[in-house]
Amino acid sequence: MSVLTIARDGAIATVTVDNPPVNALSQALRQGLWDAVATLDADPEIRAVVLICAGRTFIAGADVTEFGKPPQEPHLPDLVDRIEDAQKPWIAAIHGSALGGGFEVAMGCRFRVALDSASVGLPEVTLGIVPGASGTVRTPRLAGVEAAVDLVTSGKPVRAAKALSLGLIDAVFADDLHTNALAFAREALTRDLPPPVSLRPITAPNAAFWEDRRKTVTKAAKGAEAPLRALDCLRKAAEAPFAEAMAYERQTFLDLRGSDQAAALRHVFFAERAAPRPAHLRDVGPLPLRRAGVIGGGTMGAGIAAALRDAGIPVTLIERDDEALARGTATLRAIFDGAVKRGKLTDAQADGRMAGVAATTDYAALSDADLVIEAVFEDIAVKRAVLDQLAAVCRPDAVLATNTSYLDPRLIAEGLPNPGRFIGLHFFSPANVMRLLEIVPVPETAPQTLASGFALARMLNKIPVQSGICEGFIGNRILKRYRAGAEALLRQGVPIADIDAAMRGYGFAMGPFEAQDLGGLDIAFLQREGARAAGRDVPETLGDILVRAGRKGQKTGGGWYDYAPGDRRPQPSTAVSDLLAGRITGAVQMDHDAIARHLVAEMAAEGRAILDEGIAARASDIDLVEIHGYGFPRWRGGPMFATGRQG
Ligand code: T1G
Ligand code: NAD
Repeated sequence: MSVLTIARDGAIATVTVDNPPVNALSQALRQGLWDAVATLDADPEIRAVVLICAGRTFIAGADVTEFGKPPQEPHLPDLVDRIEDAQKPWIAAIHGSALGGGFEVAMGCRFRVALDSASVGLPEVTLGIVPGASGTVRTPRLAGVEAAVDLVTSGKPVRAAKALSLGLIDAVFADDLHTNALAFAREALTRDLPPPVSLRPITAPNAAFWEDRRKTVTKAAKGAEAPLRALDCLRKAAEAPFAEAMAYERQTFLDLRGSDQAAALRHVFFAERAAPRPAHLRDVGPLPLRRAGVIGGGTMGAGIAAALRDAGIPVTLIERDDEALARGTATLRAIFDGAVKRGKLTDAQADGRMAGVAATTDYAALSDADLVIEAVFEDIAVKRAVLDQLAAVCRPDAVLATNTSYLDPRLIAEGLPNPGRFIGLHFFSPANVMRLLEIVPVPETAPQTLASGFALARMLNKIPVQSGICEGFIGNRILKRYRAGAEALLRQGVPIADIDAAMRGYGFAMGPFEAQDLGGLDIAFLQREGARAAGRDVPETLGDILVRAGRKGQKTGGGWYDYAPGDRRPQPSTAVSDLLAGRITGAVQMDHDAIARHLVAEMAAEGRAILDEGIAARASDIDLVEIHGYGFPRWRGGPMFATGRQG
């Protein structure tokens, strides 16, 4: 099947790319475009060319599936130069996303026009590489160096209006992209053409600019290499001739293409596209999810309600009494007000979010809900009572979900009429921010209910991972193993501060002890005490000793570390050394790399057990849980990838 066609309309030709699913620049497409330049240059009737794409989007970039293979001609930078050097000006007409090589092809064109719904970007650093076809050299010639640094080192796309204001594109249309692009081309021919992008001037910032940007990019990169290498390419583009900068960019791209970080990030790229499409749901349609209910307006309930509202889903928020309802509503308002402060929402949008929330203590308000998620106390009796009330008032086909962290969803659903509509939906705090959603069916869960869980994840822009039933599902089970591993090193004499520093050095935002102090040691302590009260043999942990001594973390002024009033910086604690004195029996010395490798191996070992028990469907799902639920550094690929335990 041809990946592009050429049509003629008077003096304007249209090259239409059609290479589903996202018009990626496969070798065949590069060759097709290469040949199209020659064909149209040789056509005396043609004076300009519109490049447009069929399907959902403009060219989404190089074909990521080709990355593991040797580069094939025509190489993309040569193709971009060929389009730029064409005798007739090319106009890129963009819808959907013009990303990576797709936007580089567009920058080889003399003009770029787009639908206002379109976006453009250079996400290469998110794949562990840098743009490899002039992205770091042409972008600053269109938008200036400062904007180019933001675009390239963040990898974040910008919408058409922003791209227009930056000079990345030349016109924005509300609709009728092709018609408007043809008209734009005809009008452009009546004027002097601007110079090709590679010949446009570039203003080199001073050394202080680069020093400042290196600091900010290093901080944002958190150990990822590509953003800093992209910054080097941009400086070269600002200070060296075009050809020299191009050669530098190409060499950097080829260096990084084969790097461990690029391999890890490609692994995550494909893992994120595998998880939401389980094979067993391929032919199962979800239920419509138009109206939702959330029971409990506490930490999680308010976050879940916010996530639903961010997706435009009306929410009925239920609490046990008016006072708790007022607290829950206030928490929800505070979430949206925070988004306004950060510039993520306007005041009107925040008001709109709240307008879509019906807050009440009357369960009857849920009579028309398609989905209800309970996020009440982690207590089986409370949850069962809530489920009984829901069964009495909700439609029999309404999906009923629990957000429990540690309770067995089968026990929560015991006795529930129509149990096929019940499912576990384990959100992570803050529920409107963390992208991970563990989807936990019980044996009775109907396929359509399961498909609805995955559909909800898509609507909320979350990464769904299906989990079997075990204590802590996938994420909290591995967290428990990770913490136990850290405590075991502590018992052997490895200092707390060394263990945290090692995991920060590995790429985590914070180490296991700092994280417990932030979240509170009492959450896991109460879970262990609950298990003990239920007759389970749960050995004492060092954390138990601290909680019993009133050291619950930052919220009590001390946990694994001491904290000065109003100061969240952890300080080594002599009180903790005294409390644990009898338990630290070794004097083991471990360097940070050895500590990190050991603890990641512990996570992967638990992951292997989770796979062997069928709790997780694939190793890459476990990697996604750790990356999107617990801050495992994305550029390491997750514990399974990082330790080579795939398959
Ligand atoms: N190459 C190959 N396949 C791709 C692809 C790509 N670039 N992008 C997406 N796919 C597949 C994806 O695997 C899935 O396949 C299907 O398309 C739908 O994807 C030289 C070197 C474009 C915003 O990083 O951001 O150019 O699972 O579910 O939600 O400088 O895809 O159906 O079989 O994500 O509508 C730079 C990555 C490459 C863009 C669409 N480009 N893609 O989102 O669909 S590096 C990117 C996306 C580069 C140059 C360098 C998104 C999308 P399947 P999807 P979507
Ligand atoms: P929370 O104590 O902050 O909130 C629970 C809310 O439920 C309270 O506001 C309470 O008033 C309300 N509630 C209790 N009984 C009710 C009833 N009968 N009807 C209506 N409302 C009722 O607790 P949380 O941290 O939000 O946790 C809630 C659930 O989410 C628990 O099952 C917990 O395991 C789970 N969870 C918590 C986290 C987390 O990090 N906190 C993460 C994932 C899942």
